[in-house]
Amino acid sequence: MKPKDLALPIYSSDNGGTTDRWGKSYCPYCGVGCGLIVGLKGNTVVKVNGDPDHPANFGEICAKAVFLSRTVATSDRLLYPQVRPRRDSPLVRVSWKQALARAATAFREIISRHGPDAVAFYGSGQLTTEEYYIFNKLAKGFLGTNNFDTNSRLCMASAVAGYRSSLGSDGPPPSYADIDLAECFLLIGTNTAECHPIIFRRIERRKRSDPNKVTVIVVDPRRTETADLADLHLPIRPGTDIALINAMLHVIVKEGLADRKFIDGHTHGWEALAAIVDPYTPQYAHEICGISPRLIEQAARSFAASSGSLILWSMGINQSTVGVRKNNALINLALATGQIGRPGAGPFSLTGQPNAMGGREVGGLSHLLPGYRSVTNPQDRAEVAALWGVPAAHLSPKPGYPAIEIFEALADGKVKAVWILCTNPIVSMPEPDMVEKALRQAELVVVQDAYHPTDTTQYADILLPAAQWSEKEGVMTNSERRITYMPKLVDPPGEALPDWEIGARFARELGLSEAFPYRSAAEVFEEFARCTKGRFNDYSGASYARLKEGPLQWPCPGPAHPGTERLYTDGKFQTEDGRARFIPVDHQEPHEKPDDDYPITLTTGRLKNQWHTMTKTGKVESLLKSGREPFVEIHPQDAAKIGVQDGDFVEVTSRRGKAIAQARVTEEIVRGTCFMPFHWGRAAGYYKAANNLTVRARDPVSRQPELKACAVRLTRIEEIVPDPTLPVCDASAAGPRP
Ligand SMILES: Nc1nc2c(c(=O)[nH]1)N[C@H]1C(S)=C(S)[C@@H](COP(=O)(O)OP(=O)(O)OC[C@H]3O[C@@H](n4cnc5c(=O)[nH]c(N)nc54)[C@H](O)[C@@H]3O)O[C@H]1N2
Ligand SMILES: Nc1nc2c(c(=O)[nH]1)N[C@H]1C(S)=C(S)[C@@H](COP(=O)(O)OP(=O)(O)OC[C@H]3O[C@@H](n4cnc5c(=O)[nH]c(N)nc54)[C@H](O)[C@@H]3O)O[C@H]1N2
Ligand code: SF4
Ligand SMILES: [Mo]
Repeated sequence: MKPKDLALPIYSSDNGGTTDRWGKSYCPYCGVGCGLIVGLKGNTVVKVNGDPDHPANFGEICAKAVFLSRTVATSDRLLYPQVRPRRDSPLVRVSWKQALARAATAFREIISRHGPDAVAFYGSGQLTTEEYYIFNKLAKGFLGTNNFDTNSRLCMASAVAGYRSSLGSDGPPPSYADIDLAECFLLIGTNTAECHPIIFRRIERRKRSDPNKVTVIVVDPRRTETADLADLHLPIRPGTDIALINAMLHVIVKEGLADRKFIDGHTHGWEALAAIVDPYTPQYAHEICGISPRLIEQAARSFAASSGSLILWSMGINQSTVGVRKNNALINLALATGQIGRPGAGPFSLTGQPNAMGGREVGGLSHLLPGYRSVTNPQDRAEVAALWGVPAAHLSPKPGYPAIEIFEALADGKVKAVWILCTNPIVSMPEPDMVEKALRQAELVVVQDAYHPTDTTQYADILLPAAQWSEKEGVMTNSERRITYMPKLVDPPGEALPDWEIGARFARELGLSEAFPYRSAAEVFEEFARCTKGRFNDYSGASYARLKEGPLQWPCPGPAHPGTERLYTDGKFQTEDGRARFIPVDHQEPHEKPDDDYPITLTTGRLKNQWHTMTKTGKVESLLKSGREPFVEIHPQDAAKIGVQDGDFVEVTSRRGKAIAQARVTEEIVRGTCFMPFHWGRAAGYYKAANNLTVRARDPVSRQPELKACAVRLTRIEEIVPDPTLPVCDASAAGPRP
């Protein structure tokens, strides 16, 4: 359907003007990956509607996307490259040539003095696939360092490692179409209603279509909007999911509910799994996770008996010191019951950012290479080196620093220069003191963002203006492996450039013109698609020409191939012998256990109408209306102990710092746990930042931090006294300081 033929839109964000044309696009917020139809007038985005033809959303969108038009042409857009002549001097405007020449000189000099591992890039799941590809190729293929990591490390790294160890490869097996076919939903560690709203509406519709047959199980320490749909809400103590899942498996074994035919035909390791879950009686698990044995039994029976059971999960699983094991445990559950590779079933990790999936495909983590390859595998390195036209020895076999380690290495002086693109780590990383120290300590900080100031752009020695959503061309992959093409609809403001072009120009400035000749995103895409030929995530049948006709799900191995809805339908997995592996895992407590000094567990997360560090949604009045300030959810019994009533201000203290927020005293959170949203950074008000409190402890395999559990103390405060010793900053994306 042509956009102009659309009937009156259901969701519309009228910016006051009429439109003179419409263009298709892709939502730059969450990993649902909704298709958009954008109304334009001259060089301005004036309306955003859902694309009725896009299979991720069939025309629906959520409020964040509705108000996208208000986030594009804002007064704080970064318009020109700027540099600081010295650390202590203000930023001054320079040409692109000058800015990139300065960056190139500094990079060359640091690499010649300290070796290639003294430089690092820190990117984002909000980059297009082409943008990731350029920076990844530059670092890993030409600078000789694997220090290219992204915020996906805080987000999807545990899922990547979980899929890979259990199934032989990354890649979520099911599709959104499976939602319409499922009979049982296990939503665990996901607040789908607020964070993946369009998927949630589809689940709601499925539930309503057959309320007696379809069961929804929600596992979350909070009774979220998602939990409101649940037949069974299991209010789990944070960090104890493995005990619950193992107990479900225990019930499945004891009651003969396992799918022995599937297990015998397609898996390894069942005996070891059955042995490890043996002690996890529902009563034993109850003592660990707090869920009643009866509920655990009910959940296990519903899951095992349904014709299609879909497991959906997100950060409540991944952001943990046992994040990979939690992923393995969930996949064990799917394998034990044969709930994989068939309609309405499968272990479905919901991706956070719009193109975190593309990042995984491109190798956008410091241990990966394009096409689901690994830096530690000699054959993978040789293949990628051949594609890039460099000797295999140019590719380092040593994994680069993962996200937090990049900043730790900067703080320790091991890494000297960092290039941050499309992410705001001072707000989003645990322990911002360490991140700030890292950026102060660095010899060179390059930041590439769409806005200024942000918490992070203030630290830039070289600040580069990026074109953002609607202003550049590229592709992104959503949670269900669907690749969508986004055209450029308007010109970027000032001298802002697409991120891929900044990377390519920088590479040419370093003398790498032959390897980085790209004049368009299409050329970058073609090269990347070639890198995936014959791989599991085969893109080789996709092209800009084809994607302009509509999105495609990989694997798509040829120009006539229709794309693939569901993986593993033949029961063959990506391991050497084609069998999936049961990985026996045990419960382990979170890194920081509550004690007398810090008796409450803090968990953190998101709000429906805000996106991460608020550089976009924090500017939209309509979205701020539902919540302008951070708050802390506390159980009434915990509140009573410290004399706190609903609406009081509370100081939340951890071993690392403090935050101040208004108390929401509610039974909707499990006792002993409190919750804070993490959207507010220090520039919005020093003590609004939940990450002042969180911990850097990481999963030993995925290196993903435990952002969902740390120990805190709550105290009631009478009044907020401004602290004159705190640095004053002028970034006020989300309102005044307290
Ligand atoms: N509105 C909005 N939507 C977003 C985003 C946003 O910023 N705003 N960000 C996007 C991104 S990048 C991501 S990664 C996703 C994240 O999407 P979600 O993972 O759904 O969001 P969170 O709020 O981080 O955490 C989900 C839930 O985990 C629960 N939880 C905490 N600890 C545990 C635990 O130990 N076990 C279990 N079972 N549950 C636990 C929390 O109470 C919370 O309700 O959202 C995406 N969508
Ligand atoms: N406590 C706690 N902390 C968390 C989490 C949690 O649950 N709890 N979740 C973690 C997770 S899952 C994630 S994904 C991270 C997200 O954390 P961040 O990635 O830091 O958050 P964003 O606000 O999305 O940052 C994107 C930045 O890119 C800029 N930008 C927007 N568009 C463009 C563009 O096209 N080009 C460029 N160059 N810049 C652009 C924005 O202005 C913004 O500064 O937070 C993590 N931090
Ligand atoms: S559900 Fe996610 S992708 Fe869809 S419109 Fe909302 S934020 Fe965008
Ligand atoms: Mo994320």
